[in-house]
Amino acid sequence: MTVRVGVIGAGMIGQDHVRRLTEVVTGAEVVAVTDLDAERAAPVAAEVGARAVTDGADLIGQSDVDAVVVTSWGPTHAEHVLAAIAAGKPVFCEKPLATTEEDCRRIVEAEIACGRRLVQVGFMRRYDAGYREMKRVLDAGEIGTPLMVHCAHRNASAPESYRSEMAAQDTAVHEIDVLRWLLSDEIVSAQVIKPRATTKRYPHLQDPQIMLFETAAGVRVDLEVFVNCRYGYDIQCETVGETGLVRLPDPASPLVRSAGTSRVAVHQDWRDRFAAAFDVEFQEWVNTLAAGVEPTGPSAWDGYAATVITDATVEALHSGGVVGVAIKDRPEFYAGDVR
Ligand code: NAD
Ligand code: ISE
Repeated sequence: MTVRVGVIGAGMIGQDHVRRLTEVVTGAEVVAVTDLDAERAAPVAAEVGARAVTDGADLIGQSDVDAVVVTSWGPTHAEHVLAAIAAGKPVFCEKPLATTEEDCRRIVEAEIACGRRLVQVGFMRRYDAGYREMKRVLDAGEIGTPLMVHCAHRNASAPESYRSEMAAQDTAVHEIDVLRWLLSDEIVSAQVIKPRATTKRYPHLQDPQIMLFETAAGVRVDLEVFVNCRYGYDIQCETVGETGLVRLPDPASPLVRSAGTSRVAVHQDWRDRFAAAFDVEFQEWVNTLAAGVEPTGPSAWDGYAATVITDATVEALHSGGVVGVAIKDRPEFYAGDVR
């Protein structure tokens, strides 16, 4: 069975996912595309033989759209995800699930009321081979009980529209999700330290930031978010346990010796660093839909938890203190989540 997909939002990642669903993933076909900017949607749709439609509601209502991909701006996600649930259609939503806790809870409640899992959130790191191997090592107890995690999330540069709060909401949200998953644990507090700011930033931005998290089991996490590091896109993660440590590998790149130097290139952005993870993420999502089973990836509950934790991190950025994270008890409906 071919899964017929409609894509809402034909910007940077939307275009990448349309290409991925068309050229890489098997068993899927993009049949409809929409964007606030109709002139952007039209060529993206035409390129893959799909049609451009008026808006998200129109796209979700099309009878040949079996499943929906939401890649529009974050504040519009809730509206599209809720409409897809109301139509009984599976929906893959790029992060964040929604930009407010209230909207995340509305989505969770709508999905529970509908009685089956329809929502998957685009936390693609869970599909990265390196992170998956880290999780296997941790789950197998090979380094004993985890005690500390040291992480870094560096982007080469951030645009002028990037605000200090986005370090948590847009950037650290990936670590927030992947750490909950890696450790099978919940984050219970957040704090933000402000080091000396880089001169290579727009003046309104606090960059870098060091975020400190604590989990329910007492694991301490330090995360450096540095979005103007200039040298490339660099993701680091090391978990220290009672009897060993496990470190995220850098993606394979050839070592080049030339002109008296020995060097390995660093990736330049998230698209190439996580390309393989995005491919696996979409293939697994399409496979579940084709098999008629519920998606197994990050759930609406994970999207809700991530937003509550990023909200606490933003509060910590502004207050300078340690802020507790108030996540509700996980409903029985999500008890089977992979954690
Ligand atoms: P973008 O600005 O390049 O594209 C967003 C597109 O959505 C724009 O073309 C805009 O016109 C369109 N749009 C906005 N509201 C819409 C609506 N209501 N209906 C239809 N179209 C609408 O942004 P982007 O970088 O592609 O990011 C899109 C989403 O993907 C964001 O939520 C972002 O956080 C997420 N993202 C995820 C990753 C990742 O690593 N998983 C990376 C980048 C972006
Ligand atoms: C962007 O939205 C992403 O999701 C990238 O993975 C992240 O590295 C970047 O900082 C965000 O702006």
